[in-house]
Amino acid sequence: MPSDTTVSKFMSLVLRHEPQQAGLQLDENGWTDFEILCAVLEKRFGASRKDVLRIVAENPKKRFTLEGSRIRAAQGHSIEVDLKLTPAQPPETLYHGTKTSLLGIILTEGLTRQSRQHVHLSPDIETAAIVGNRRKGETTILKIAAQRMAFEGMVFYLSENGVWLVDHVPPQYLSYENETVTS
Ligand code: HQG
Repeated sequence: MPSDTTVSKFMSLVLRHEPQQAGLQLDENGWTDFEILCAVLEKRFGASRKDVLRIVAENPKKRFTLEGSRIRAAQGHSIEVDLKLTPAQPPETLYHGTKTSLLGIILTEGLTRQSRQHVHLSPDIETAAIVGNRRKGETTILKIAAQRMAFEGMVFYLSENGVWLVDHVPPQYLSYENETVTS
């Protein structure tokens, strides 16, 4: 069987972006049948149900939510799903790791969703650095005045795996220190 990471990446792909790649259907809330997913993973990777349960349980970011007989990705979708998350009160500051080369546009139009359903924000600098460093080039960690945004009416959600989600971060809530992290 390929590595857990390979299987997990395929699970993220089909549960967030392209369910048709596995012949799966997601319901409007992003759920799909766990046994059907297992059958797909068995056929494609030789992964047993037990393997899939381990991959779900040990996923470092807890990317998958298994509830009864159904499973979904906790966040990160590009396809339209309503995760039915409840609005949550964010901490004073949240963080976003991005490429320094994008700062010009981000400081002009703010953080926008790109291909995903929400802008993703991290609760701490370390997590934001990991997110930023997934891509080549210098990383800058942006600080987001999240509590001020919430006071001014913007709605935040906390995903099942601890990622803060918001529709847009206008530039006036962004700041950064010149300290950068290079990958
Ligand atoms: C940037 C991982 C141009 C943004 C992580 C980012 C996260 C803009 C990229 C999750 C922009 C979008 C998401 C603007 C933002 N103009 N670029 N106005 N506003 N950007 O992958 O936050 O491992 O969609 O800074 O942990 O990097 O998949 O978002 O660089 O939670 O579970 O556009 O992916 O989770 O990239 O990462 P993404 P992200 P998983």
